[in-house]
Amino acid sequence: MATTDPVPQLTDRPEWKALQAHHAEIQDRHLRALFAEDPGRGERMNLSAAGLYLDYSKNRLTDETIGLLVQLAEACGVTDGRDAMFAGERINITENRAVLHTALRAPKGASVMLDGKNVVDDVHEVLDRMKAFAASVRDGSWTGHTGKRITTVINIGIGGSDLGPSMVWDALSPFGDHVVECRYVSNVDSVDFVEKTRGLDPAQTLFVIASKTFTTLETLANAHTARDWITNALGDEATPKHFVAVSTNADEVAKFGIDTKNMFGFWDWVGGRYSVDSAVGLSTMVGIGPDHFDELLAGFREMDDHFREAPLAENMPALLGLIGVWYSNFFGAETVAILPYAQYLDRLSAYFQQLDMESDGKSVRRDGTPITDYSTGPIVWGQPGTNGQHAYYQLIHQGTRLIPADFIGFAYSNAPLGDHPDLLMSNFFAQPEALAFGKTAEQVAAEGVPAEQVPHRTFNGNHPTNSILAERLTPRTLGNIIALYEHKIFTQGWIWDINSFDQWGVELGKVLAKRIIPELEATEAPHLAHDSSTSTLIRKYREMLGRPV
Ligand code: G6Q
Repeated sequence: MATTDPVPQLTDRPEWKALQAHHAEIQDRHLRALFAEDPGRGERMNLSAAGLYLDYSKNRLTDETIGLLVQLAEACGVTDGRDAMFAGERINITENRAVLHTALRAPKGASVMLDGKNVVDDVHEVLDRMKAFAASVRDGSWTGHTGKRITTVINIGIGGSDLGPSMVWDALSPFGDHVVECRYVSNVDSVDFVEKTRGLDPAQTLFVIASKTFTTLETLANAHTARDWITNALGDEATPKHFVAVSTNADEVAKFGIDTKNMFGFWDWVGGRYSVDSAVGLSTMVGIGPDHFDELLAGFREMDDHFREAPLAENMPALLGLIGVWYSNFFGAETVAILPYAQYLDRLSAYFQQLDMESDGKSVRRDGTPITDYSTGPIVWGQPGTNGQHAYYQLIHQGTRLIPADFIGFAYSNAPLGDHPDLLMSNFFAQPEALAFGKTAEQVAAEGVPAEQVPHRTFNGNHPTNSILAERLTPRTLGNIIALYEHKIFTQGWIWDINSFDQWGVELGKVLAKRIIPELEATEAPHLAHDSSTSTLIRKYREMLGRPV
């Protein structure tokens, strides 16, 4: 009988061990030294792909590091994994699903076969319906129940059914000429609904209920509240003109009272956090217009093509992923900061937080065995620069932790005023420079700083960054950026041998609260059988509300 060699564990691979040995040699080298020894690295260690320019020279690595990381990626089969994903193989093994968000941006006429069916045809059938609907809301031919045109679209969804469209709307709202405004309600805290509907006329408000499953507690609670808000103002017959749905669950949509001809579908092979370019983006499409949504899809597609075709060493998402592995697994970095120098990208870090942490926050391998000897997905966080510079950058510059950071900036502003754009971008260039090179004690002392203050004012430097620069924040470059990170996250997940496409941690949250709701609402003192902490907290809550305990 033929025998096959067992697949080695990640940390047993010779490529991993080579990186460990290399890390021991290089870990104490300062970026100042790396630049001194190799003054041209800034001209060499960069890449252009789609509309993005990446400078990765301010990382604690050399050409040799990149070579070794690429060997690791090859040994782990990253390119085979990538091809399997694009081809529609069921790489989401725990849910037995294909992972085909890339098919959502495939051009009309392309072919991606799944179970004997070309899914691209389905994608474009929905896209065409979305476009017709979006156009009709924008041109006023779709009116509310009283015949008034719609001026505000409110998307009700949460997690993957909220973070993507709300981020894209914030990023691209100027492209829609403010014909229709979008708002996003996600939190079951009624404050969210109350504040987002404040000042709105129900007759001119349309709700998009976005929920893949159409069973999510927060979304359904908000959807019911929205229906009351509309029907109290306009009557029961108003619902059809003020509600549409985005879902995979036609039965539940119909039960809610939305005509399924006003439902825009997607498929189980689209993960929630990968769904912004599916019908989940409907609100955004209404807001920015179908042509701009098409441009967004084209931007995704450009990065998909690059990811599929470029050799690993020149492959922007793969390289970002490998650099992330270098810091997480060899330097022990726990986090990565995403720092967009663009106010319109206010929500980008929150979006990537979900994309990355839900995808790669796993602790078992694809075969189900626990991961005990390496870390997986990092903690992702950040806010737009320059605000962070006056807040948490202190810790990045002078704290004890290693925090790799991605800077994202644009040459042209979408709302330029005077010299604001150059002021903003001067910081985009200055911060990575300061983080890399710091300020030595000698430099500080030479400025006449008293000796006892010198240590406090010294900047060690050697903090690694990537700088991503694009000409302008457009639908296309935003598509480039989102797909860049999707594929970065894929690369890392594949190397870590995890399933980046399930989210059982989220599913748990969906059931836990449901048990407690009746205990909060009970008119008689409920029997509480939780641990003593949870039971006491629930009693305290009931006490505060004057309910029997
Ligand atoms: C994303 C997750 C999760 C999901 C929400 C909303 O990948 O699965 O964030 O998007 O829990 O789920 P529904 O769209 O089903 O309401």
